[in-house]
Order: sequence, then C-alpha cells, then structure tokens
Amino acid sequence: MKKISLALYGLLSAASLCANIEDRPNVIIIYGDDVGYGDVGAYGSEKIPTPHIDKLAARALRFTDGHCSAATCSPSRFSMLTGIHGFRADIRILAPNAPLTIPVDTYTLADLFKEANYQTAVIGKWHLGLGTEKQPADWNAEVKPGPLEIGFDYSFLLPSTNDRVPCVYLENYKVVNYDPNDPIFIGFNPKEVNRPGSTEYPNGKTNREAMTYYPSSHGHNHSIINGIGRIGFMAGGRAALWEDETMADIFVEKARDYIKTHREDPFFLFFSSQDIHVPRAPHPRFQGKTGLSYRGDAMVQFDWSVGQIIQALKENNLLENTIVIVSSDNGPVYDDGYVDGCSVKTSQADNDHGHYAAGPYRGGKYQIYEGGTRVPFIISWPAKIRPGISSALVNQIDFLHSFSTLLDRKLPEGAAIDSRDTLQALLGDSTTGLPYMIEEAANALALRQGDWKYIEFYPSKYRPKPPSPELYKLSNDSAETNNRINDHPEIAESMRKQLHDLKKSDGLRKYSGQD
Ligand code: NG6
Ligand code: CA
Repeated sequence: MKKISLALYGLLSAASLCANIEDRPNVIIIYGDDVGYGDVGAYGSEKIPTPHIDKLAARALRFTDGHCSAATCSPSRFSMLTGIHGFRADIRILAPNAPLTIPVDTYTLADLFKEANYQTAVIGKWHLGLGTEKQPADWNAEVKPGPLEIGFDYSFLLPSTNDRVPCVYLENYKVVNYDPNDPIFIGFNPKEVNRPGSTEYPNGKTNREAMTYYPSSHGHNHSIINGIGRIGFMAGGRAALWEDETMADIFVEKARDYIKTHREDPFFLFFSSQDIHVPRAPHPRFQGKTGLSYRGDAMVQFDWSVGQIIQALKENNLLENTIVIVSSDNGPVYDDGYVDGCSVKTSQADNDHGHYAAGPYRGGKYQIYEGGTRVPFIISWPAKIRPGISSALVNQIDFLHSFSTLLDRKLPEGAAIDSRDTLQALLGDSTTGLPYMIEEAANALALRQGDWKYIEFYPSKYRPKPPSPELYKLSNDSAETNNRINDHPEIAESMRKQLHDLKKSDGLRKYSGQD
C-alpha cells in the first residue's frame, strides 16, 4: 500500500512538475540590431546564408507581418520593455550619455518575469540610457540607475550603441576592466572630456588618418577608437576598451554561461546583439563570407550567435521548454556613415550588391514605410507551438500583456497602457492578429487597419514643412508604391481621426477594451 501510494505520489509530482515547467517556460528574446525582413534566409534572402535562424524557423512559427514598434532603436526597445508607445514619452534615438529613459517605477517586461519568480538578464546592446538627468552616469563609480533598477537581475552591456562612446562593457554597475588610473569621461563636447591624466583618443575631425579600420563621416567622427570613428567624445578607459571584432563572441559566451548557470530556474534573457548595426566589424572568421559587404558578413555572425544560443539550450536540455524569439529593433540600413563596402550610401536606396535587405517592402530604418518596422519575427517553443507561417499582424509592444496572460498574472493598474493581449496569435492558436496598429518613425506615425495604411508626417528641424499624408492599400500594394489618398479621402479621414483618437487616448489597451 505504502509502495503504491509512493509511486502514485511520484507520478503525480512528476506530472505537476511538468505542468509547472510548461507554465513557466524560459524566454529568450534574441534581438538583432537593424536586421531587415529580407536579411534572413527564411524570409527570402538568397545572398546571406542564415542556416541557424532558418533551422529554428522551420520548427517555429514565422510571422510575415510582425513588427517592432518603431523604425529606430531606442523607441522600439522602450516599447517592447514597457508596453508604452515611444511617441507618448517622446523617445528619440539616445545620445551617448543620455539618462535612463524608462522611469524606475514603470512596470516592465523584466518586472513581470521577476514577479513570476524568474531570473532576469539583459546581455548586449542597451541604448536606453543610464543614470539620471540630475546625475548623469559616472563611469568611474557605480553606473546607475539602469537595467537593475527596472527589473533585471543581471546585466552585461554595450551601454549605448557600437557607434557611440563609451566603448567599454558594463557588467551590472561596473565598467569591466576598469583602471582607476585612467578615469573615463564621456561627452558631446571635446572640452568636457579633456581631463589631464586620462588616455586621449584622436579626434575624427582633425585626425582622419587615425580611422584605420575604415573611414566614416557625418557625425561618426568624434573620438576614434580602435581605428573607428564614434559618435561622442571619450577619454580614459584604455584597458577597458572593447574589441569590435570579438563583441559577438563575448556576448555569446556570457549568454552561454547564463543559460548554464540558470538551467534549474526559469529565466528571461534579453539577448541584444550589436549585429548588424554600424560600424560592422565582424570577426575575421566571418569576413568575406557573403560576397556582399561587411553588412552581409555581420549578418552571418548574427546567425552564428543564434546558433550558439540554441546549442547552449540543447546542451542543457532546455530547448523543448524555452520560448525563443528572434526579431529586430528596426528595419535595415545600408552604409549609414561608414565606408564598410556597402554599395549604397543611404537608407533610401534599396539594395546592396543585389541584396534587398527589406525584402519586398519599401524603405527601412528611420522610415515610416513597411521596411521600417516589418522585421523577421520568429517564435519557437517546441513543447507548445506547432511550426508554421502566420500572417497575423503582431507587434513586440504586445509581449508584455501577452506574457502576463501566459504567466497568469494581472498587469498592474495603469501599466503597459499600449500593450494588447495577442497571446493566441503569438502561439499560433489563432490566425487573427491586431485589428489595428500604430507604426512609428522619426517624425511620422502610421495607422494600419485591415487593408489600409494611413501615414501622417510631422514637422522637424530638418523638415519644417512635412509632406502631406499618404494612404496605401497594403492588401494589393504591400510595397507602398501607389498613394491612394486622392481616390479615398473618406478612408483617409476616418483613419486620421482614429489615429488622433488613439494618440489622445489613455492607451491602446483601454481603447480596445482590454484594460
Ligand atoms: C543615428 C546615427 C546612426 C545610428 C542611429 C542609431 C548619425 C549620422 N547617425 O543618429 O549611425 O547610430 O543614430 O541607430 O549620427 S539605432 O539603431 O540605435 O537607432
Ligand atoms: Ca537598431
């Protein structure tokens, strides 16, 4: 009798353990930087081999209308982590020493996982600011507030972007390999960083010959570090400087360690690659792999990183019950200021040696057209998600609400106001995505609804007189070639009104009755 009940108990507890584990899968968001829809084999790229992502995609759900919330980095990341649209807080691309843009009392994706007893970490590019307005980050002391104040238990960061100073890694609060005899100063003005005793770096305006890796222009010519011009000035920290060509290796090593160390806990890992943002400096083992420019080779490196993370999950027996999301923070850009072999000089041009980085879509990074936010969007969860392709309209801003449903947790009052529950679509249990969605770009907003997309442009310093609104019928013109605004003024007017209502509303959640 005792034996039987023990066996029964064993079975029951194994079953409840399984249920528990399935309730709390590990979650890894692998975030590419400026990776376009057409940069991935599974999305049609023929010139860049991405075997690891393709293999993952073949066993996952691959979205063809999946979006980041904005066509640039900081607002997309802000929205993914907070479930709030960037335009509400006027989030723009952040300067090198910008303060933390997410107020520490804002509820974040990391908070959600932490509340559900997950371990949480961010490894890689941050670009959400550090320090405060009043007390800017002091790189010679504890750098905070930052990720640890908004829900992450561990962070290993490229603090801003790889084309911005400071060119050092930050582990939790500390600069890695910090040398107190070579204090670090960061600023937009060379005078701010001109401190006696700290290493001086050549100035890109006056010492162009120091750009030995490759030359750069427009703004990427302040401090030259590792032979590459950067945005912003830096002094000091020579021993702490990162090596550009080993950055992917370092992040992968940290992620592999993290996965191994936390194999017993449920964990949420935000793996935020610097690839394929400029300055592209892939490891020499990837250079020349594509016959395109360094842009293509950096994409091969990104694919390798994805493969390494999958490998680490397999080694630790975690692949089955880990949700792996592979996506990007905005659409593609080609040259963007560095002479790195790209055949085109602006984000307006649409191919690099015959490679179409935005796939069939118009525009790319910075722009309001589909190429700006429609990005690779793959979700793998072997234990639950059946492989397939979904055309449901989905957006990263909705992760927060959707994961709260998955984890059976209620969002706090007033949190994640623009995040809607799209869990069924994200798991492939429904083919219905969002009924409407806002897309953001610098000085433009668009509303997607059904067949249509309405775009509104706003004045800026560079374009005081913005273009008139545009209207596209995406269902038969997904490349946005034919502006139909004059044919359908009534549709444009109703969408204009709805966009304005949404902007003024208390968030898309409340507006759509999901509060
Ligand atoms: C722009 C930079 C660009 C890139 C971008 C941010 C210039 C001329 N251009 O201002 O190189 O750094 O900011 O990219 O400075 S993002 O992916 O992080 O949004
Ligand atoms: Ca980016």
